Amino acid sequence: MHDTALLMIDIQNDFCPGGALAVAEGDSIVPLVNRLADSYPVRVLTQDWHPAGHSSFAASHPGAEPFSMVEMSYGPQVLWPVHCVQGTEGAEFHPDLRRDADLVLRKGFRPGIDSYSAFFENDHETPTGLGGYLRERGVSAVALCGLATDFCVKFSALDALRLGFGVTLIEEACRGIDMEGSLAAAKEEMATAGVVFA
Ligand code: VGL
Ligand code: ZN
Repeated sequence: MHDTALLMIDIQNDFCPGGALAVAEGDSIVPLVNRLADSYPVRVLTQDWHPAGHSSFAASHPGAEPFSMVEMSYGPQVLWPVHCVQGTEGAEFHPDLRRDADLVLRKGFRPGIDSYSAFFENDHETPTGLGGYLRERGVSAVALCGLATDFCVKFSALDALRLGFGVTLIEEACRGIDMEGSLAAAKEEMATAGVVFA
């Protein structure tokens, strides 16, 4: 694991029970994630970080319900409850999560485009810079944990493969939203693409 980075995806208050876009048992992964961090030489926290009025919020689309779909210029987009607004408590990391990561990578900060993946925004071409950061640090593989398995974790895993990194999903340190069977579909998609499940 000497050249593997641990990517800890979006372990933030709004994705934990009581949050605006709560993932069932989202908080339960924190002790395991904290222990895992000891085993990796490169550790990255990602933080979903939206400006107020972000285009991925249902509230920004008059008449739209949360969890409905819209067509954006870059493709289909789920409309979410308002979540992870910059500077709010909901956007903060879970209070028990270790903060000693090497890098905190924020994403989703452009008003007109969402970013599930830690590597590319939802147009699948605007880079976040994480790929270059990991390469320059000599990383050749990533291990993923965090929230949510079927959205940000999945897209990060698929993009990491596309960039040529080896990818392991630490399944017990992830939890999903599971919108209409999206959790099982995400696992299948990741397995087919070549993600290793640990
Ligand atoms: C996420 C939906 C919207 C995630 C972020 O972290 O999986 N999901 N924003
Ligand atoms: Zn978001």
